[in-house]
Amino acid sequence: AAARAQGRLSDGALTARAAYILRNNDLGTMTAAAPRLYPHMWSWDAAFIAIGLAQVSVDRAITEIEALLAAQWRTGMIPHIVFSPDDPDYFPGADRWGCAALAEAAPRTPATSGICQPPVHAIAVQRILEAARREGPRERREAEAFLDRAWGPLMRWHRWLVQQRDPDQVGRITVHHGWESGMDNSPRWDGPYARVEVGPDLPPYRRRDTQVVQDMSQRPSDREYDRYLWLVEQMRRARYDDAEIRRTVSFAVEDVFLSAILAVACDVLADLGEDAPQRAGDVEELRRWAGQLRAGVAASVDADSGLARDRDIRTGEWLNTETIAGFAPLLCGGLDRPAERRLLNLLDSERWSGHPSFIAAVPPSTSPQSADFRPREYWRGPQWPVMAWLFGWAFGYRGWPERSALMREEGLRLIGDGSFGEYYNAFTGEPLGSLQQSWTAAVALDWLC
Ligand code: 9WN
Repeated sequence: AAARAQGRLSDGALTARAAYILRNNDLGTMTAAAPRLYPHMWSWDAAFIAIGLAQVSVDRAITEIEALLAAQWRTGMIPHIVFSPDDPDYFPGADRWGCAALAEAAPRTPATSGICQPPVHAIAVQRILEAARREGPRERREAEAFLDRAWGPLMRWHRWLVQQRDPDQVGRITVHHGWESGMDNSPRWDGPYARVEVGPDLPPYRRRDTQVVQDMSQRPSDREYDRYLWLVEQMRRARYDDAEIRRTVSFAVEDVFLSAILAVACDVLADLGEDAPQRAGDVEELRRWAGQLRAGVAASVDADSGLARDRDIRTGEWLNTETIAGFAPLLCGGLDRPAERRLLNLLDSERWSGHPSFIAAVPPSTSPQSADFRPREYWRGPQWPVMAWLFGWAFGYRGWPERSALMREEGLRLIGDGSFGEYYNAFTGEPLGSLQQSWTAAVALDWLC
């Protein structure tokens, strides 16, 4: 705490620095997720980045989303990375994925990865529209024209998730790689990854992430990385065909957090479509998907802990871990009042955001009371400002303005030193992973402007 006391910037200085970082990471029509560690466009990062950009320039925010949508696959999938040609040394890069050569549905250009990430994009489009309406008539017209262009691609994206990743309509979306969840090495995936047997013919590789973040204790281990790369290899062998991936890839887990995001994103998109009679059919479909997913998320809740759970579909087992994903129902609703109150109380408790030694009362990625907790390691404990933003936004959307304001206040406390870390040690406030991380700067702008 002492280390933090000296470093708290004023709101004005924080805003200026956040805007500077987004400009510095701007590659032209896309923003690098981070200057050195992630020199390309990441799917869910791009959405959060656009939310921040909308506070500075509505036009630039629109460009960001359109650059992402330009990389959409013919199946409807929005890929998790859109590669910038400027950094061919990134690993795993476009060659390792090999999508343009192997997958019929992938665009030839730009080069992309072959998996997806959580569908937060409709939320970004909604925020862009809100910012544009505040800005003036020109921006408003531009944002509405943008919504017209983005509508079809967003519908196809949501439809792909529902049809290809929940073909049996259980109301939970399956991921085939921890990277698809956006929470790569969360304890959520330890069980399923332990069952992934790396083949003897995994092509050799050299990590680059640990050359950038040299403290290995902040990044996933080599053992974990082998499995990440093995799954990529399995997908290549399936030529990125959706049905073949479902059949052959060793990792197949219903991701309750991604499912909740899709549920609320379907509602947000439906809200945006309400005014246009020609979209009535789509809106109805979106509401149906949202309802189905909300029910699927609610059905995953563990009676003992009150937390929502992922499920390994290769073994059929529910995965009991104490991670931030357990709070998924708070994002999308669907619980009865007592269950929801219990989950909110748990979030506020010492097991979670209310831990008395935390610098900021925002949810950590893993409970500090869990045996899986590691204070400095990536998704195994640290606090991620972007997650605080997501919960804060959801609380506002769900009609809880005080909770939303509190998340903003505490989120700003977390990032007050102005280094815009990727994640933070909850006990010391030390920024970890990459510094000048774009989505951290972006959520700061949204909070501050
Ligand atoms: C793999 C870019 C991305 C985020 C993810 C985060 C991390 C990549 C990595 O960085 O993942 O996709 O190499 O670790 O886990 O959520 O989108 O910021």
